[in-house]
Amino acid sequence: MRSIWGAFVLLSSLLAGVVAQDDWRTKVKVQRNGFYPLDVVDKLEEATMTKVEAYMAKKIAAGKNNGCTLENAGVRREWGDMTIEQRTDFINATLCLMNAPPKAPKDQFPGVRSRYHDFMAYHMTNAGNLHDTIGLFPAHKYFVLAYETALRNECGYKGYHPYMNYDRYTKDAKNSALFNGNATSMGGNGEPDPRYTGLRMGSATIKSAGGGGCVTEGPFKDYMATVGPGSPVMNNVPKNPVAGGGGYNPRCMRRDVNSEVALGATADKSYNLITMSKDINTFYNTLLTPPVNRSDPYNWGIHNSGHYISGGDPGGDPMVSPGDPIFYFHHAMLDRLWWIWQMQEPDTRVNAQVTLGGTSTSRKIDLKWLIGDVIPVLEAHDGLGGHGGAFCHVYV
Ligand SMILES: *[C@@H]1O[C@H](CO)[C@@H](O)[C@H](O)[C@H]1NC(C)=O
Ligand SMILES: *[C@@H]1O[C@H](CO)[C@@H](O)[C@H](O)[C@H]1NC(C)=O
Ligand SMILES: *[C@@H]1O[C@H](CO)[C@@H](O)[C@H](O)[C@H]1NC(C)=O
Ligand SMILES: [Cu+2]
Repeated sequence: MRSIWGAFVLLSSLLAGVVAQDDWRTKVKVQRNGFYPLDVVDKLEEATMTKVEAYMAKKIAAGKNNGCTLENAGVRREWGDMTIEQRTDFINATLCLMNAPPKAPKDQFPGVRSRYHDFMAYHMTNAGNLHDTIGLFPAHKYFVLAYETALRNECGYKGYHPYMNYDRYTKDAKNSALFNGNATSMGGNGEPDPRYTGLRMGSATIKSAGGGGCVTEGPFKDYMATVGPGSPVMNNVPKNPVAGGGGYNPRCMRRDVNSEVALGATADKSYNLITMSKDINTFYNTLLTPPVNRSDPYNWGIHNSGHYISGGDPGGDPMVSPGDPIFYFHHAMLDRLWWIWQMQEPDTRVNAQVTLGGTSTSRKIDLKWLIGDVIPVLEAHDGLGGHGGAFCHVYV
């Protein structure tokens, strides 16, 4: 009986010219660890894949995919969904970057000691272009791509950059696969530091979750941040010896891993962000500065919450936050939310630019010593074929 129905459904969808619902699964390899049930955004993302497939089919037919297909797209996964071997490969490549020679100009950044620090230095000195209304989404998309490209081309990494699904860290972030401090985590919490009492977030306060000191467990326990700080949010971050922050200021990585902060970025909030933002300006405002909601004690906005799930120094310092590798997990997640939003109506949303601070289609993104190509901003809007196919990723 079932097979007859199956054949009937398949036949009728073929007749209707409709792509079978789950066809994308033959193109994109889904890998889940089973520990976390799918949340509302995960489900929305899976449901959106049929649209993504139709969009790509149209793009391919028009010859506009630049060689990017769902079959060859890089797959960015949640850290917890990766195998131990994939996590080890990623950690090894990160350590390699932390030991590779820098490319940033020495006279401007005498404190930069590794290829890894190059990214801190760029972020600190180009904060304006990276964070204005036009730049925020596309420039960070390119920044994450540049970092992923360095891991792959300079350190032999074969995979793609992981993301952190904030909702998975709302209950017990400290014991998660990402932060538990073991050899296959991205390092542990900071040691307890009673001097760290929390930070102001708009009119609210994020209370310390008991960390705030140096990360002493996991693969990055010996890693030192060197440039900065830019605008530290913690007590006792030593001043940089050089004005502008480019000097050598070696210090441990500090964190306060905080599940309560993740409550500002639950799947419900992300789901509402994606489904209720009818235009990119609303999406932008809701992500960064949600409307005041006095009955919500976690009303910090998804972007802020993502940064302060581990916070600290350099991670919580808006200028040098890429000095904690968690930065890239957070920005990959933001890119994922933007991408799912775009893919609800790809024809009109891929090129939709935030207009709150003026528009510009001639704007270029120049990441200087991070990656060679200077690219038009709209090429970094298109995650499936942008910039000659350099952008070619899906999130699962
Ligand atoms: C990662 O690096 C460690 C230590 O250098 C090494 O023992 C291990 O084989 C590497 N793992 C992979 C998957 O490359
Ligand atoms: C590290 O923690 C993860 C998540 O709990 C676990 O799967 C893994 O086996 C642990 N690895 C080691 C080396 O203890
Ligand atoms: C305000 O926050 C409360 C508690 O989280 C929530 O139930 C409610 O939906 C929010 N209101 C709006 C308009 O988002
Ligand atoms: Cu940034």
